[in-house]
Order: sequence, then structure tokens, then C-alpha cells
Amino acid sequence: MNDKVLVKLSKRMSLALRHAPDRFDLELDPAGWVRVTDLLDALRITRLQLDTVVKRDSKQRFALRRDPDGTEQIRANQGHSVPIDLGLVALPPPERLYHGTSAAALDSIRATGLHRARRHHVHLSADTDTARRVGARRAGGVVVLTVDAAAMARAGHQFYRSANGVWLTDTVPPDYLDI
Ligand code: HQG
Repeated sequence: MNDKVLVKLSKRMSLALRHAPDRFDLELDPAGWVRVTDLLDALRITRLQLDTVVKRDSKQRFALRRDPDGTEQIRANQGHSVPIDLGLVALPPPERLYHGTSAAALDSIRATGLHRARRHHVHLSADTDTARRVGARRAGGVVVLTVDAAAMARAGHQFYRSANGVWLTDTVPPDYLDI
């Protein structure tokens, strides 16, 4: 499978598993899982295609598991806009985390902090390279903000880490941002 096809399939799987299962007549369980066979039917893709995306996806966006009766299931590791509960457990964060965004958003971020928009959480990266790549998806110059995660944790903010290593929190007030 070439990279272009891989990205296209990954985006379709993300759409179905994070944002618009209805559009594919899929029903996610409360933790976001669906049967692999249901997803294959809904997206009209083969098992080999699905396995290739799960294995090679650049951000390891998808997880497979077997439920207790042996049925294989799949879900997105993070990034949902539909109401599911990933069951993540709060963890102490590293001292600093990073957020890549566009220069155009800075005035608003300075005034009100980071908000989760349509997703469940604000997404933060453990390193600046990853944050830069996230910010580069936006038009305009990329800016990488440093988040004083240790101070946030001391003040009682909860942090979570998705199975693919993205740090998540509800909101980042401006006081904790180094812009
Ligand atoms: C911005 C991708 C103005 C925020 C990535 C971001 C990530 C504000 C945008 C994951 C703001 C939301 C998440 C404020 C936040 N004023 N703009 N007060 N607060 N913003 O896509 O972090 O490919 O929901 O900076 O790699 O860009 O989907 O969040 O630019 O991991 O797997 O509002 O999505 O992963 O955009 O990206 P998003 P994000 P996937």
C-alpha cells in the first residue's frame, strides 16, 4: 500500500471511529470500540487493508483488542468528537509539555488559554518536534507553546496520556503558557 492510500484510509477510519460513526451506520460502544468486521463492512475495506493501516499509521491512531468472547474490536486511541469514554487514568505529567498552533491564534490563546474545541481534551505533545508537526497543519506560521504542566498538576489539573502517547487535559489557562 503506498503512503497516499494509507493516509486516505486512515482518515476514513478516523472519521468513522472518532467523529461520524452515524454516517457509516456504525454504533461505537461506550468506550469507543466497534467490531472489526462491522468496520470492514461499513468502509468496504479488506482485513489486510485495515491491518496495514493499524500497523503503519504514522501516529498509531488505532488500537485492536479481543473482547472476552473472542470478538475482535477496534477503536481510535484519541481525538474523538463523539461522546465516548476512553477510560483513561489520570497520570502525573512531565514538567513541561508542548502545544503547536498557528501564529494567528496567539492573541486569542494569550487572552483565554488553550481550549479543546470540538475534541474531548486539549492535545499536548511530549516533545517540540511533535508539537511543531501538529501546528504545521494550520495555515500561517507555526508556533510552539510551552505548558508548565508540573505547575498545573500542583494546582489540581488532571492529565491523561492516550495509548499512542498524546497528553490530554481539559484546558490550559494562560498563566501556565509560555508564549
Ligand atoms: C487552537 C491531530 C484560538 C489549537 C494532531 C488548535 C493532534 C485556539 C485548534 C490532534 C484556542 C484546535 C489535536 C484559543 C486552542 N483561541 N485557537 N483560545 N485554544 N486553539 O485539531 O491540538 O491527525 O482540535 O491551538 O496531530 O491542533 O487527528 O487540535 O490549533 O494530536 O490524529 O484550536 O489532532 O491528530 O484544533 O490537534 P484541533 P490540535 P490527528
